[in-house]
Amino acid sequence: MSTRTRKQLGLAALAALIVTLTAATTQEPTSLKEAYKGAFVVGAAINAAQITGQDRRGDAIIGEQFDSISPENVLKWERVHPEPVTYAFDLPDQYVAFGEKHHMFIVGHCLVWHSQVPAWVFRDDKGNFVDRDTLLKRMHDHIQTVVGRYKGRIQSWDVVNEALNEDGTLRQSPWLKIIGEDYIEKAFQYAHEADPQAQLTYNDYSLENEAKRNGALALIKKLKAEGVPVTSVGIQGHDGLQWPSVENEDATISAFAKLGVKVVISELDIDVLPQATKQQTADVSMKVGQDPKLNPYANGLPQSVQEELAKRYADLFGVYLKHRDVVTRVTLWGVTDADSWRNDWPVKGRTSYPLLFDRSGQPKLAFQAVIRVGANTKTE
Ligand code: 9MR
Repeated sequence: MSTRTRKQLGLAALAALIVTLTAATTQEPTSLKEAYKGAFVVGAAINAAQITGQDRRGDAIIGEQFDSISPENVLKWERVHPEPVTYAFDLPDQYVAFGEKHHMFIVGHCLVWHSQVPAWVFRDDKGNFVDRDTLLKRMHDHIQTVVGRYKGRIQSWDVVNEALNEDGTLRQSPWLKIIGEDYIEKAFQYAHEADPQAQLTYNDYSLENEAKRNGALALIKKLKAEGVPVTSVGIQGHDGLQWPSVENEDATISAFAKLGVKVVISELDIDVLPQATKQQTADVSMKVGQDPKLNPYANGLPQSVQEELAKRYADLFGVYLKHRDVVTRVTLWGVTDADSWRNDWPVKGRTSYPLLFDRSGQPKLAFQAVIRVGANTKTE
């Protein structure tokens, strides 16, 4: 082969390579993590079947689509620390190993909450409330043991979960009643001691409602002023088709950002079913009786509602992207519609459609819409 032919072949190969690369870079991303790369990580809350590999279809979606995971239940106090001297680390260990295998940003959820805490935590042998020092010690030991075990491996902890009432005052939980208001700062201090590098979040729902938002803003402001190591606010994002408005979400993120904390959308799902509660809430204790009117899509979601959901998801992701300088993570609360807690709350046994993948694991219109919002921003 002459030198000239060799050169021509070399140039042709180079041209082919350029064409391939150009095609690859102009193609729409196929995963959420790719679509939002450089903006924020996109996570999913995962359940025991996914952690242990029993849900293979779910695991394939998680591995392909997400670059962060949250434990839907396995790190809650009653699961990980059911008895005073018994810790159950088997599932949490597998959870962390799952995230590491996929090189994910791993979240811990949650340390101090009023729900899913065993009764013994607050009581003595006679069944009476323990005193402040005893409860502080129990809280300290729990946080030290759980956060310490995953030091440097779980990158972010939901330290205090849902401490506020809807009117912005502090919830009268046993934590507050026994320890007093400073239980919140103590929890953050203990978590920081156990892993000084971990991001530490105050996490709550309905923060878009004015009274609750003001309560949360006042709380974060006070914690920051006292030097408490709170790094982010988790806006859970158990949303509906109408609530919160795009303007409201925008204003809520801005208000927290002004306080110098990062914002995470920590538990996103969008309900299309008729609202069964008067108030916009995600209070797990809420229960409403079954009524066919509250379950209108038991046999499938009409196309028009799929489209409405897709637009709604796109609008909200547009807001998150606008705030990409402070929003560090957006986590969906589940993988497919079949996994969602929304099927059983506040009414048991409804057929709900709040996520981006349908019951058979197929991407929904909402998925495409979310991908497009991320991809368009990249090419702007
Ligand atoms: O999705 C979780 C569901 O499986 C549990 O039964 C429920 C009860 O504690 O908790 C759900 O997750 C909640 C989260 O931990 C905190 N914010 C509200 C979430 C939805 O209820």
